[in-house]
Amino acid sequence: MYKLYQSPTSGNCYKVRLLLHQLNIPVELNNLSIKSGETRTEDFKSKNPVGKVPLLEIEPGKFLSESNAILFYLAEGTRFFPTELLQKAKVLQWMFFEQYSHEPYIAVARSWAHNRVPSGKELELREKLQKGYLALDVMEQELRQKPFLGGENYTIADISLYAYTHVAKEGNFSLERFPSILNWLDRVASQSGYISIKE
Ligand SMILES: N[C@@H](CCC(=O)N[C@@H](CS)C(=O)NCC(=O)O)C(=O)O
Repeated sequence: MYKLYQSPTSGNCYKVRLLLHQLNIPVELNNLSIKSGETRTEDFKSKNPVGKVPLLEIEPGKFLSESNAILFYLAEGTRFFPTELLQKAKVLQWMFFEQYSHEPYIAVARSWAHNRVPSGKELELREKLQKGYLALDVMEQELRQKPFLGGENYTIADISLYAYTHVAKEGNFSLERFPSILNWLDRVASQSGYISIKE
């Protein structure tokens, strides 16, 4: 059985739990406390030198890190990842967008709101809010035209971007002016096998 090293409140970890659940694949969860430094121990870094979760143990001693790489690994050959080359690349396009233009702003603003803004980073928080809203603008434009980010079908691009968008208000983002995103959030939550971030 797969083992997932994870933190229950992390959106990056939730992506993996959500897809596994939708694929009906059982998983053993191994919860680590980020606050207590459990992701930075020598033992954990021997499994993932980056010292971050999620980390999937595929079989004893065989590890895969990076949430979106894990999504790709699990989704290939399933209905959550297309077969046609350009469609595949479009899904990856949104997943790279998530890591470079969305998660660093929306996830970090949420994390700072849950914990505290590190001293000296108050201006950086303002920048995170601005850039987070830019990412939401881009998603809104796309979702005005398409039901899902990968196109006509629900894919791992949606899982990747849903994870932190649906909890963006915890990072003090307002989604009121993004009606297409709000409809898309409902569409994702109505997919079969959906579980919430709290499950
Ligand atoms: N790009 C990575 C980011 C992973 C990440 O930032 N994980 C956070 C939790 S969401 C973490 O483990 N932080 C622990 C630390 O930095 O010590 C991914 O998508 O998996």
